[in-house]
Amino acid sequence: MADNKGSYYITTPIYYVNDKPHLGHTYTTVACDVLARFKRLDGFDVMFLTGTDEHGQKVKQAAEKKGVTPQEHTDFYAKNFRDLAEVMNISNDDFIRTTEDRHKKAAQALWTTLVEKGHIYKDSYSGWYAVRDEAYYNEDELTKNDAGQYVAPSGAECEWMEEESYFFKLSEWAEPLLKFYEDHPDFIMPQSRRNEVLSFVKGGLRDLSISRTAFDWGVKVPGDEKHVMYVWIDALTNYLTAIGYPDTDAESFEKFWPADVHMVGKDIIRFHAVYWPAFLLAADITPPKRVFAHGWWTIEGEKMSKSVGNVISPYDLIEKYGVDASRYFMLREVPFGNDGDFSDEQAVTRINAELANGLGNLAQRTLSMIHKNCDGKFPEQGTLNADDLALLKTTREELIGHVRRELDVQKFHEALRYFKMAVDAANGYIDEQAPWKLKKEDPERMHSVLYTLAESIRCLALIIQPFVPDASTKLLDQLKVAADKRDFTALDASNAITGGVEIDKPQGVFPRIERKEEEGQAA
Ligand code: ME8
Repeated sequence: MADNKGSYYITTPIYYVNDKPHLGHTYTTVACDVLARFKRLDGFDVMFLTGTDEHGQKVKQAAEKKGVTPQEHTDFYAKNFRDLAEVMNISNDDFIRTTEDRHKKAAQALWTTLVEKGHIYKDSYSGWYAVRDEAYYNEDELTKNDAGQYVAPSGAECEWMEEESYFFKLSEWAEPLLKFYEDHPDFIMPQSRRNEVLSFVKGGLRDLSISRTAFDWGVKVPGDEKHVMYVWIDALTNYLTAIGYPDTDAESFEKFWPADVHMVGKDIIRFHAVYWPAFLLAADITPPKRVFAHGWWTIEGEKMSKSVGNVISPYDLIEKYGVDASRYFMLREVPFGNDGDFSDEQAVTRINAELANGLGNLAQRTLSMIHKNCDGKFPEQGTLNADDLALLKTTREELIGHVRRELDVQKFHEALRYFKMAVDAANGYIDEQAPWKLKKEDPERMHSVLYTLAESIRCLALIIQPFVPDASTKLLDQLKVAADKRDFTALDASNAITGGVEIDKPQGVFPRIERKEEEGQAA
């Protein structure tokens, strides 16, 4: 097995339980899963956390609308997110729900620490609140809709609120935060988001109302139970809860905090890159190493919304393309960090070109030739020439370095571009070497070519595991790679395929997706 290179803690946002999971949630979770799987194979001790955000006025209202208790409502929706994680082959180590006792205890402990350190005071609050965003807005950020109601920049309707509230002294944190961002240039990524946050903080920060009395579906404020905590201070604490907080001496806390990456969508960057580090610095807890805010999916040019009726369910994607191809497409299609537009047309083109025709065809052609022309056994390597060695250098030595470097800065699309170039190199090699012609002319040379290809496919299959875990497992099984030789140390030449080992009749691992029109024509 790989040597231990240290720890790696990655988190998804915890999702609201007011709706079923869709393409957007799936995207964030799959991106984190790829990083978690990659780091495990690369020898890190990984903690990968996802879960659900179950408190707040929005959830309370959604439950009332359905005529069920908030707990019944949250149990139902949390299960949806948990089931999806399983179906999407997500390798999370924990699934946190903010209604769990361990979490209430952690949120209350953080609150108490902030009170003890003098960062929280009680006053009365009046201002604009958007329940949909669970966020407060300044009047100058609002516009009026056709019905004359104030709406937030997100489009959510705002209501005027007046109530007694606890406040966090956020106004004192603008300078320390700016210093923190300067000292940690990679804390907010990508760069465009960092600029956005910097200019927001430079504009000055107001104290933040962090408790509510208008409803009771939340974590009770210690010592003043008519207040519940503002859902964001409750929710953000989940990242600490799961590794043992408030026990900061716990082995898991010492090992995994500060988190390596909080992965979020751009909609919630302010909560993660401004409020969260301010709460943590105030509590004398080191902030996470990075908040990465990815972009937004639209559907054929439109915002995904229930009223438009264009919400993409991950189950539809799975039915059309399968789990692995859906995972691959999401991360390959759009430069991570940018917004992206989803269309079936693009998905089918990409999947067919790069999985079915690319890696799939390479493996199928190679293994079929070995099965047919080498007595169903891996050939011996024989004498390798410069072309063979060049391909092996690409697939066995260089590719992993490129993928590792790109994934360390969350450039999934770049990592996959390097992967595609390596597959293209192997497909180019097969065409140039034309092993099918060598059978009669020079069987020894044919063996070396097929050996080089099989060994390259072994390396490609090892490296692509985090993206397409099922297909790569099937491929590695067909290549007779032992279960304990599948981490990245196995890329070493000493683990190369062994001549003489028998293989089974090859099975394709990436089916071609039929286009809708093609289906129509065939019918
Ligand atoms: O904000 N494109 O939860 P949430 C890309 N509970 N990603 C999308 C997306 C889209 N169209 N729609 C949603 C919350 N997402 C809080 C988080 S964390 C302490 C609390 C993804 O259910 C994206 O990751 O509204 C976004 O940040 C998240 O879902 C919002 O999920």
